[in-house]
Amino acid sequence: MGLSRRVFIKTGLAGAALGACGALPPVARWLRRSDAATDPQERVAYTYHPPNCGGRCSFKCTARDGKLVKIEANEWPDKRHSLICLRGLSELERVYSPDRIKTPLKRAGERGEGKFVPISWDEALTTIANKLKELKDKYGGKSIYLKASSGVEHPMFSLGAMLGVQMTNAGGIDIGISGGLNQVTGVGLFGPMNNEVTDWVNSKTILMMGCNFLETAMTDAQFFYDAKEAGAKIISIDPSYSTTTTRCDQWISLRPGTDTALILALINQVFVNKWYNEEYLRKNSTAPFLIRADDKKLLKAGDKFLVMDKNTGSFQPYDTPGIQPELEGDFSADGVKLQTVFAALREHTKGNTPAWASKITEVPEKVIADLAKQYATAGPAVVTWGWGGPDKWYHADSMGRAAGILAALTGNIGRIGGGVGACNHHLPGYFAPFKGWPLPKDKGFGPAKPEMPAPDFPYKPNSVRAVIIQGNALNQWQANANKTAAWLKKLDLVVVVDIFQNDSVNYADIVLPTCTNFEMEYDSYNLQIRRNHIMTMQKVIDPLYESKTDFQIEKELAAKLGLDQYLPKTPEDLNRARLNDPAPPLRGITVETLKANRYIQRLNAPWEPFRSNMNQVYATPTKKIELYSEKLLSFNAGFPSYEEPQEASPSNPLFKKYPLQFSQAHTRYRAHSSFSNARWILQIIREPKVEMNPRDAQKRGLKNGDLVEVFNDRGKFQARYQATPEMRPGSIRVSEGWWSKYFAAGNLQNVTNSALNPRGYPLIHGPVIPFNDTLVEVKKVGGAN
Ligand SMILES: Nc1nc2c(c(=O)[nH]1)N[C@H]1C(S)=C(S)[C@@H](COP(=O)(O)OP(=O)(O)OC[C@H]3O[C@@H](n4cnc5c(=O)[nH]c(N)nc54)[C@H](O)[C@@H]3O)O[C@H]1N2
Ligand SMILES: Nc1nc2c(c(=O)[nH]1)N[C@H]1C(S)=C(S)[C@@H](COP(=O)(O)OP(=O)(O)OC[C@H]3O[C@@H](n4cnc5c(=O)[nH]c(N)nc54)[C@H](O)[C@@H]3O)O[C@H]1N2
Ligand code: SF4
Ligand SMILES: [Mo]
Repeated sequence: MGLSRRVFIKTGLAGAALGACGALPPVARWLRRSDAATDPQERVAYTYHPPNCGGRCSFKCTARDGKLVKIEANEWPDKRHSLICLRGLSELERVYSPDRIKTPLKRAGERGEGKFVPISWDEALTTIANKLKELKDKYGGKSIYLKASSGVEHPMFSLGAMLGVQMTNAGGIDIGISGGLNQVTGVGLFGPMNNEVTDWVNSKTILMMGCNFLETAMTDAQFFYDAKEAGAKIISIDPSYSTTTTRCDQWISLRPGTDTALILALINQVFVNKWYNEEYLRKNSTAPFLIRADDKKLLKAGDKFLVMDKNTGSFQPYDTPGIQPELEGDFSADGVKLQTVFAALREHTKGNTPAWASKITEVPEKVIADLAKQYATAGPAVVTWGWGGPDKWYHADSMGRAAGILAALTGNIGRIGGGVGACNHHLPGYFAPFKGWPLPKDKGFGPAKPEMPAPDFPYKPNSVRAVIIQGNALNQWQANANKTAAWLKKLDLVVVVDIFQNDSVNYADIVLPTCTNFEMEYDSYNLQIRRNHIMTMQKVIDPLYESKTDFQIEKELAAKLGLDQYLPKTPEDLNRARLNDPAPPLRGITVETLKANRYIQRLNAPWEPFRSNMNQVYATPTKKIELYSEKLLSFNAGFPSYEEPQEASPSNPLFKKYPLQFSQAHTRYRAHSSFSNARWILQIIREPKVEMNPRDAQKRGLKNGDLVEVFNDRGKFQARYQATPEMRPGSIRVSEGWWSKYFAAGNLQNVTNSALNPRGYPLIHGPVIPFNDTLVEVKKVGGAN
């Protein structure tokens, strides 16, 4: 770590950042001991890194005199993954950050003020337990709401189940496009691509639709370059010139929120030019199913969908062996006209020409036509996205449906080198779901049925009176923060468990300090599967200050409620129970084998890129690719259509007042709000920046570095303007996650859109929070410093 040390001490900026954040001495003190390489107190231990950048890198750590002094990449069985990034290395400092919560705390000011006094663990846990018991007795378990941020590896769900609370660690985020794609292919949570990124070397075309892969899937960057070297044409479809776009073969800048129109035009071109794969559609999709002209439902006999069989000239159940389903033709049944899904889809997209899409997306017509040809005719092709761009829009589900249909028409699902879906977090891969800890069946334990999707809680009447939050979910998992704050102020109890004093902590009545992944009392804590490997955490150093692991906190809180006898004694017991599972990928893997193999092992899986749906069986009700959705007929959406963004559209009257679309892309400098306070990273980027094209800035009389206010009717925040020619004019960006204390005033979440699309409720994971479907205006409030 010589390099980091030198950078740390030499850089003038560091002094400024550190001055604002707290004392330097403890860090310098232990780093100075780097000459003591042969110190008998040195210990090597292995852990993995949980922040939700998706990497889940495995670390080899060195502790000296009980202090963490060195972090390196651990060696993975598949050596391509033996990686680490600067955020990971920065943990040497962040673990000892002055922002660490050192003891349990009790609120001393108003909720939101962030003023606390230290209390003992006993007082903290007794206060929480008494209140939970009172609420459960009076109002039932559903009056308690438990939620964890991503990257929290031990959500207290066993305790939650015993109390019968409403709980979740998902909802409203990263599920917009996949909610639609699920309708087509049956894909699960987050809508991963069918094929692992290591399969991209077999692709001829990769459409990255709003995916800053080289920044947001850093540990997979090599597979992007492998694909490029193997000859894939990688096309970035992104309103702005992202880091990833700089390395793509082509950049198509579109108006934000209009991806569905672009894809519909590609579908139109596939039909016009007959680039579809008839045989594939006949066999593997609902293309031959028949739509009734009267109620738009699919023709059925009993519970079986019917198709017209060419061989017999009669309607037959779609899964009858040996039939030859018709893709087109004039049919009727009982006097009702019928149209195949295939023909109806062609008709539905007839008007979605490149000229039509060009007006909406602001992409030239010829570019759209050429894109369609490249995608449909060059060979195996991928349509992929992250979750930070087009997912965070009110109508995101339509994009997922349209993309699924495009991939299906061209036979790109269940194909080597093909695929459709999200590619971040190295999804998909070989996997084994871990079961929860088995609680006794005769005690009536079990979580309450959630009253509403998670993002609704602050805004709609509900039974919740107490929230227990692990992480920063109150700030990160809700838009329109002023409304969230108003809700929090009405509650009987707010508990936050975190390592650092983040924005959610500021609202807590009781704060409980937890440990980082380096600190714990146990030698096998948590389990994680990523990139076809399984890993667990070894203790590297003792818990700092008075912090405890979430496991320990759950146990001790359960003890206060007389429930701890039902929980595992140690996390190692929990891991043993999870690994005692017949899932083939886990065969031969035990806590002991993990320990003997540097705490990481490859799953018992082929050394081949993971590819789903190769057998052309889908997790849909018909087991086929479903091009038409009866479920969404009540929304007049049997097929997906383009709709203008709910808020960020020039057709919105609000646009006159707030003409800038606000995007909050993810950044290499943090994982969401994690690393906001990493002082080594703060040397590079000290504060949030309002990134804006200089053309837009000029209109507002802004000079680089001016202090500006970003505002709309929901709220406002202040930060410095950074001239960013890479931004598409008409859009501004502040990367998500910054803690409020780094803004000159407010927080970006004060302005974000919290409207939820009614069409999202019947979808598998509910409606998505349209963070990017937000309009704002920007004005100068101070000069450059
Ligand atoms: N370093 C780092 N890596 C991360 C994370 C992190 O915080 N830090 N977070 C992880 C998580 S949980 C997530 S969800 C992913 C997110 O991963 P990505 O989706 O790659 O993240 P973003 O950079 O937010 O968005 C990608 C791109 O979408 C573009 N975009 C914005 N609006 C639109 C639009 O309407 N249409 C199109 N086509 N493009 C648009 C943006 O300009 C941006 O370049 O990253 C994961 N990886
Ligand atoms: N406006 C806007 N908001 C967004 C987004 C956006 O694009 N725009 N992106 C969204 C996306 S895609 C995502 S995935 C979410 C991510 O948001 P979150 O899921 O909230 O992730 P983080 O911000 O990284 O917060 C993780 C918190 O957990 C704490 N923590 C870490 N380890 C532990 C542990 O072991 N125990 C406990 N108790 N705490 C721990 C960390 O200190 C940190 O405070 O943000 C979303 N919010
Ligand atoms: S922050 Fe992400 S990429 Fe960096 S070391 Fe940690 S897990 Fe790996
Ligand atoms: Mo995410």
